[in-house]
Amino acid sequence: KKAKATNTVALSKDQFKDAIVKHLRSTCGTDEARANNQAWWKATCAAVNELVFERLTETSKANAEKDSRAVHYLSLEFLMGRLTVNNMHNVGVFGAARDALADLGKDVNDICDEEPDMALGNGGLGRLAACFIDSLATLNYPAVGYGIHYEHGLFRQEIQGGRQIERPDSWREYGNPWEICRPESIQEVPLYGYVETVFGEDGKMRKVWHAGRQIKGVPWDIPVVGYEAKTVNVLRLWESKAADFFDWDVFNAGGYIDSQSEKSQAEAVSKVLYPNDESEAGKELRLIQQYFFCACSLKDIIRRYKRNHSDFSQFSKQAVIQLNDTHPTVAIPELMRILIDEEGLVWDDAWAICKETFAYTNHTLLPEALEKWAVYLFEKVLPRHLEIIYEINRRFLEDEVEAKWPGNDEMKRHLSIIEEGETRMVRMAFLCVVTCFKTNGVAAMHSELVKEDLFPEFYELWPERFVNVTNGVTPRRWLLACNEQLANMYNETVGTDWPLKLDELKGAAKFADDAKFQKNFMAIKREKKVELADKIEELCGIKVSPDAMFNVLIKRLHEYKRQHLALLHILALYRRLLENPDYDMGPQVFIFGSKAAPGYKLAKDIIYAINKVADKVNNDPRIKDKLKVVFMPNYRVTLAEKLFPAGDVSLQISTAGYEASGTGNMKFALNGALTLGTMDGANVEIREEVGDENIFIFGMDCDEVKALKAAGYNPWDYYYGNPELKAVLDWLETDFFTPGAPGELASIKHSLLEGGDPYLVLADFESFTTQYTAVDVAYRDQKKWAKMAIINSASVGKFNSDRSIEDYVDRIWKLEKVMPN
Ligand code: 26W
Repeated sequence: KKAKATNTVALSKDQFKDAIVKHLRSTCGTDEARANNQAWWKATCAAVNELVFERLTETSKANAEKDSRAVHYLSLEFLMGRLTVNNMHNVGVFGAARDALADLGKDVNDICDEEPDMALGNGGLGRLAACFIDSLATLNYPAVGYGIHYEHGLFRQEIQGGRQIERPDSWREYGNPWEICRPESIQEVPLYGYVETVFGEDGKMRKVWHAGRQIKGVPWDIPVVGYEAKTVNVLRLWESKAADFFDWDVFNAGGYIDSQSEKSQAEAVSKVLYPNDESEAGKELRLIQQYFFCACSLKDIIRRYKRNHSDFSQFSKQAVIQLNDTHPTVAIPELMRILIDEEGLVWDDAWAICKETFAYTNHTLLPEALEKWAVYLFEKVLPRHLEIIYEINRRFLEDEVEAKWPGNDEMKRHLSIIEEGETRMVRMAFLCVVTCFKTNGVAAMHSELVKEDLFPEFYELWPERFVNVTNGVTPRRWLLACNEQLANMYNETVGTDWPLKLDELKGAAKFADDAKFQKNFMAIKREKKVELADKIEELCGIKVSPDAMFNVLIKRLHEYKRQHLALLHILALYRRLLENPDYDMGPQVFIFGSKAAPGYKLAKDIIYAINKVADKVNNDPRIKDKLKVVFMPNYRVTLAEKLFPAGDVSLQISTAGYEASGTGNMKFALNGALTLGTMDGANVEIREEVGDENIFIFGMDCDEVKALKAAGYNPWDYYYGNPELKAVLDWLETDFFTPGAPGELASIKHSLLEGGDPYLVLADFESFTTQYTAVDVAYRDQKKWAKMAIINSASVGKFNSDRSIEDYVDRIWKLEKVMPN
């Protein structure tokens, strides 16, 4: 039984079959006899698109007619993954498509496997943006996602000899059936040059930016299909091209080569996604990327606004712009520039509009992730914007800071948008907080830290601007589409409304003690583990038993996420098993999936260490398959869809106070995994929902972390204080895991000792291993475990991204739903 699409004429199997066959011929230029899977996939998408495009047109018509207020979600990243299965579910034709393909002799999974991931994001922030636009469409809110149409998304990861190798990702090399090019909405973007001050005949001073270059932005629209497909919004991604007029003169004058270099420089802007997660390199091209897509998007928003309005008095009533972290902050001075220099508004009016239009979401507290741009770079690329930032800063310091802290120059220096020093820097987060009418964190605990630790003085100035919106994930992708078996079980238990009202899963909690329900629930978990075990064997050549406990740690590699803490624990288990072959533990599999930023040396060393330890452990007959370690290469959305449903234990082990929220933690709990985690990010709220007895918490909390750091943390105390910890750290320096090459894994030990262990791995080690014993014991009581797993899955309705979106609407965006036709 599948939830029915109410508002679309969902196609029958036979209609869908006819549509596929028709598109094989008319869209793909082939036929049933000759088509390969790629053609079958494209024909299937074309058949789905007949429904999608109609709803897309209906939605934009309804929004135009009603002149409705809309949110514009500006993000440098949208980690969409694959769209086919999701779109089929959302327009309500998944069953018809599956059966139609089966009739035609094709398996829906094989066909959908043809689709490359749309990996236009790094990790949490990008995937959150994808879940949010899904929820916005599902809830029928007018919304546009704006981003960059990268030619290459996040690199493909290969593992060679245990090490990460980056390969280019080419997601649209052979065409993408979901995107529509819109040349009618191309925008021009100026760059570089200088600013001239001119005086008009009225004696008024004006600024004119004479750009040194111009590039154009070509929009590509991806339809965003809401569940049950009433609303289909768009994700508009900008591709950079050389401006038309640009190279012709050079070209005609015989400068063909020069004109080609102009062209390739222009195209470089949207060529590739920066693969850095949580660290900022200050590269000129990255600043240009940011400005390029903000400028295109603002022009697009203003063009649409001007269809119905002749002045800007209603602008902030019609448009709200959400900045996904500070990456699109340059949109603020860009809107000021347009309003003042191009539309002729005075400063105060322009500023009032900006302050009512922008809102900012902070996703991280890590100092190295807080964006700062060198003033000289700004001056070179965006000279007029730097002037505007100076003026925003001058007024902020002279009016607001002076009023609150009169005569306090130290405070002015401290809060200035411009950081003084050898290289003067623009602090983008400060520019956001000074401008935006709301600033939000992404989990309750994180939002408190944003107020107390990150922006305490700003919070003192404007307490009403700071709000929390806890993250969420879309249950359509992260349960309905990726775990059909569990979805069906819930359909039978609580009805079919849960993909829209995730709280309804709560109805299954009363069966948590029911033996039959437990049996079915655990049978589904086992089925998903078997599927994953097959995948592991296929990709890694490692055999794992689906009866072992699956411990899964999947997220970007970073010291604060502490993958190496899990590795130390694995080493400890291995050592215990070697010392005592009868050591009492159930069979365990540790599964990792993670990409490291290409320039992050220690992160890459940790990947290497995991693989080397895996080689040794997996091939050691002495431990009788009690322990297996797997590193799955090229972790991405599509692999995540296989991993979340198969996890027994969800590892969420960041140092308390560092993981803003986490969203993988929510996907695991929803699919019935138990969390082993610290009191960090959204783990805190997951614990509130599932109850203390259904989660395994370990380690220091945020206050203890701060206290230990303040008191002077010395990792050597823990090294000498715990013989097992000392032994496993010393082990890394031998050639036991890297025969003939001692020291290859030593950088990890060094970072934890000489390096000062900035994320307190050693301090939390003992608590972690101790709590893991409790997890192992609990797992071996399968009845008790089943009960806890069911309660987890049934209790996390709060983490539906629809709820997050309603919170944004309520606290920040103030939108009305618009129902097409
Ligand atoms: C400029 C370099 C850079 C790139 C990306 C700095 C920072 C980022 C992101 C803010 C990193 C990120 O993805 N943060 C994650 O955001 C998720 C969604 O809110 C949270 O769930 C994660 O805890 C947070 O790490």
